Amino acid sequence: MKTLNRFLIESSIQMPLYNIIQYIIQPSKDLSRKINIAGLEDILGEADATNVQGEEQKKLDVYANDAFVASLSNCTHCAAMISEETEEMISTPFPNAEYIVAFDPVDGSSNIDVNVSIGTIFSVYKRKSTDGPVTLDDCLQAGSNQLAAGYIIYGSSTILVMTTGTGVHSFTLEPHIDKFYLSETDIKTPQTGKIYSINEGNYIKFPEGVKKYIKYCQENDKPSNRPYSSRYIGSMVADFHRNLKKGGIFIYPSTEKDPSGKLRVLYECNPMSFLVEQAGGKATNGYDRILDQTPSSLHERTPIFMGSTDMVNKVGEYMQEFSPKK
Ligand code: P6P
Repeated sequence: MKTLNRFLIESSIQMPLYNIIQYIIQPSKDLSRKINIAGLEDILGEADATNVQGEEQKKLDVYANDAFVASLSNCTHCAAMISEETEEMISTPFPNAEYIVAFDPVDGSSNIDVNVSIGTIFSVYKRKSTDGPVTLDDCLQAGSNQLAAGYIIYGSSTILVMTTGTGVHSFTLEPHIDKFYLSETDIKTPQTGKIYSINEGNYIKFPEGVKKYIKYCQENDKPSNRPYSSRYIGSMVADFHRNLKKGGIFIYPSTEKDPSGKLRVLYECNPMSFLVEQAGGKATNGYDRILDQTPSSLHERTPIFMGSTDMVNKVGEYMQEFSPKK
């Protein structure tokens, strides 16, 4: 079995990136242990606080955020961080460092109370400025500038899925040895699939193009394997991981209530879009490639349609026809 570190060294990853990944992986191992004994440790339930999104923070959100911030604050290559749980950019003690890390410490944390898989999502950029303190402009980059992205899914096993731009690879945590071992190289998502993932509870608030696509998924048409199966567990990393392996589409569209959708660009949509493209899939906002969009704020949201290319293209046709871009 090949360790993550051996794999990274053999793939001639740049040393700063190798180093940053270590400072992300380390807290994830501890988090995995905590999650696996969640009922025995005081990390279930609410933290009696809300985050910058106005969302009820779970104890696990706070614990995980503190752990990743503390770890990356010791990484001499990391100049700044952007976290879902923190309003402002977090500067490290290394203002002249070259890299920026955006992360969602625990995506889908509300699922921890009911033992559904959750995940940490991360994304790494090189700053644009070459000296002085990191600026907001350094953080607001198009997703196509990412140097690395990945997630750790805390499920029946703890799996790191990541890319540094040369394919998507997965590593499984062996908890007794506390090391990640290579479990799959060059993961490719099927060109098409039979799973659609969307919160149909919001159906009446969806754009017409999304409504039409959902009906398309539900039609009887054997040659195209329809009706598809609806699979949505409300934990994006878990929904994404299943669809990545089996084929399918994950959609979190705009709604009347949230015209920009719910998921955030920098630490949710960009890393997942980088991964899905590296696996041969596609990610759009219904019209344009996610990775071409440059966010104008740290916690900007975007509608997202990501997964098997043929399925993303199909829903794009419906969006073009029934919900044309304004
Ligand atoms: P809804 C979890 O809160 C999350 O950010 C994603 O993990 C998940 O896909 C989505 O929100 C679920 O949102 O509105 O369907 O409950």
